[in-house]
Amino acid sequence: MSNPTEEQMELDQQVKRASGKRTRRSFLAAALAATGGYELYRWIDQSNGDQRIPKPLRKAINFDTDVAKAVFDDRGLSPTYPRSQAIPLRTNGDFGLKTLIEPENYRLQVAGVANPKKYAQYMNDVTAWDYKFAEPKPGGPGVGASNKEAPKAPMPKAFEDALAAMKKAQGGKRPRGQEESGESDTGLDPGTPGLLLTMDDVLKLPRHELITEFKCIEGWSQITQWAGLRLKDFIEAYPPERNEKGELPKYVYMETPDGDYYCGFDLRVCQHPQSLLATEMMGQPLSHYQGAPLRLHMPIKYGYKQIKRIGLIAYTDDKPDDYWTKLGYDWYAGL
Ligand SMILES: Nc1nc2c(c(=O)[nH]1)N[C@H]1C(S)=C(S)[C@@H](COP(=O)(O)O)O[C@H]1N2
Ligand SMILES: [Mo]
Repeated sequence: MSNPTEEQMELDQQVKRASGKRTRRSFLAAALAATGGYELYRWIDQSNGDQRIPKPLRKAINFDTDVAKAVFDDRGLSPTYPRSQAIPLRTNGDFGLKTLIEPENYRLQVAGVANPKKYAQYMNDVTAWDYKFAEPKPGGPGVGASNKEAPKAPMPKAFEDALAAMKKAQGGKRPRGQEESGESDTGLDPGTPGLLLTMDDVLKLPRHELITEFKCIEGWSQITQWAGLRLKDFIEAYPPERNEKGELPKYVYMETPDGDYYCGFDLRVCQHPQSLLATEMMGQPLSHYQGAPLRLHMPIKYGYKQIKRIGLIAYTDDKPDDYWTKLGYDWYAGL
């Protein structure tokens, strides 16, 4: 591992100071929670088996989110743990993982980068990359998905019909957004220029390890050891383009290569020192269902934001779509 730069050390110091503040503020949060918001949240969380949140309640959640955001500030550090407490994370959720991609056909699309043409990996249309999606083979990965715990709902007939029509219209090309939430509203338009990075490119960035707790909104959590690279370092290596006013884009958007799962984040959350583009778990390369070759681990957010098998990282000023937000979950999902 390379030595941290001075800038990185200063950032870490800042985060540590902010964490102290956060702990003190947590008492305030507890007090607020005691007034009822937390009870309501637990009730919503536990009441409906299929995890759908009725619309009127989403309003209440959004209110709680504002409170949480004001109180918990994104800059706090999640606690870290000794290796002896870490266990392999169970796999949960296989959206965007139902096809296979040979390692040599994998690329990371990057859009919204400043001066993209200066990079050797520049492409005038990153969406044209052909991942050569393969159907899973019997007995191999992609069969018998281990997503027993994942929230799911039966696919409505109308959705199945629409999917069939879409497949036909696209003349054989795999349609994007084949799960219940459908296609993202903020995916790239065909013809979007950017970079197509290989895993070799990605792995040139400094290796970083993290032993942190992973929390799923369904009520389980696990301490796991991760390794990969800081998303912050990635953003520094491939910085976003600024607007005419010189401002950075507000958001980062990520998708699986098939567009079936997608997540959006505030840019500053991606610059958090514990936001990790993970390539390994518990000292092993990620398996298919763990999100190989590249997934997100973001201990300051719930599990559903921690997208597995990232195919696109895009900087944008449009608030990005999010798979579970479409089904009623909170976009912010902060812890
Ligand atoms: N591509 C993809 N990423 C995903 C999901 C998914 O279904 N597909 N599920 C999310 C949810 S809800 C959780 S809790 C975590 C689970 O990560 P794990 O399978 O490594 O436990 O992945 C998140 N990232
Ligand atoms: Mo989850």
